[in-house]
Amino acid sequence: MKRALITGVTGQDGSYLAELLLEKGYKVFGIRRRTSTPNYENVEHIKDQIEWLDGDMTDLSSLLRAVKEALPDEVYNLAAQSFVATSWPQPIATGEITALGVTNMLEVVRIVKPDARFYQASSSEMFGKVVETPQKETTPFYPRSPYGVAKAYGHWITVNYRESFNMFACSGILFNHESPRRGLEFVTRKVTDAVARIKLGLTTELRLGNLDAKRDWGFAGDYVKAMWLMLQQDTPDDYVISTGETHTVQELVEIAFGHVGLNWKDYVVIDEKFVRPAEVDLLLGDCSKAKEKLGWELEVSFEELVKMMVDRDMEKHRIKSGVQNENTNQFC
Ligand code: NDP
Ligand code: GDR
Repeated sequence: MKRALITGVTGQDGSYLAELLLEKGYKVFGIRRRTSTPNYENVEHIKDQIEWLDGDMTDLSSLLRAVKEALPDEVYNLAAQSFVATSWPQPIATGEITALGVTNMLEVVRIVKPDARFYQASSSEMFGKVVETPQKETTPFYPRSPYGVAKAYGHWITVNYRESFNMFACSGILFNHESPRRGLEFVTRKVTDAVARIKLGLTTELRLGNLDAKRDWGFAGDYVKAMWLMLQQDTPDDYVISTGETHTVQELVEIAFGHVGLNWKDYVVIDEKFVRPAEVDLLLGDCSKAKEKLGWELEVSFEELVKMMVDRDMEKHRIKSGVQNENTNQFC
């Protein structure tokens, strides 16, 4: 039985990855940090199948204990302060968790289990300002947020440990990926959750920032398969994972409202509060290397993804608010 250790297992990607690895027969260890109110929402259905270890990315001693206990064949480093907007008001915490946290984990793996295969959750945010489109593995980085800068550090330290210590360390440069398990602060989920509440009469408006930003949005369930594939190759390498399509935030909004028969213009209000100090205007990834070398394929399209998220949020709010479903088919 292969042993995998996942940091960030309670997050969106961690939960899909844990499911995938459990299905493949892995023994899955998950690192959780102490919170005043534990949140297992994403992993409730598999909570009992995960071996829980306590740890924090900023505390090397806790990671040391966790890796010694798990003795993993594969380590998936997904933990991060992952919300770009928060990285301006919390640049140091973001650096400590999202940048130096990677070194903490790499050091522990190097010392305790140097033959373990290591996956680092790198991000298209590292590309930042448009230098080249579509963006690929060789496109230079120009990050535009403290988060992007921290991820660029995490990326290069992973490459450096591979080259310095001959570790099997891979970096997946993943473009935005979403799901019904996405945090409510990210724009896709913020939109789909609001659309559901508006449709059910629970709220009347949705406040957003820049509607012109373009993102390459895919489905998280498809993307975790690429993480696993990277660690099954003969040699470690870095890969861009994306859909190869880009859409504006406005297109996302149009599809989400349109899916429940509403016109977004009647509900969306632009609020400067959600406009960022520096924006990433356009992300569009070229994932031909991953397709060719990993045999990785997308299964869910952008439109299917948005509709799936709206449907789930409708279902959730209907149950929570006790609103009856008068026309089930409309949302299925
Ligand atoms: P989430 O924000 O959903 O999950 C982040 C996870 O990290 C949570 O489990 C969180 O735990 C954990 N975490 C945060 N801080 C610490 C800490 N100090 N110590 C230990 N654990 C911590 O992110 P996603 O699942 O969306 O993303 C996974 C990874 O992939 C992240 O590194 C993200 O930056 C990166 N990424 C994501 C992309 C996306 O579009 N989703 C695209 C490219 C990269 P808790 O539950 O306690 O908060
Ligand atoms: P992003 O995701 O910053 O790309 O990072 P997010 O969904 O937060 O923003 C996407 C774009 O939408 C614009 N936007 C808004 N965003 C939010 N959150 N709220 C708003 O009200 C709003 N209005 C407009 C933003 O300006 C931005 O252009 C995500 C995270 O998952 C990172 O961890 C990951 O590394 C990258 O994707 C790839």
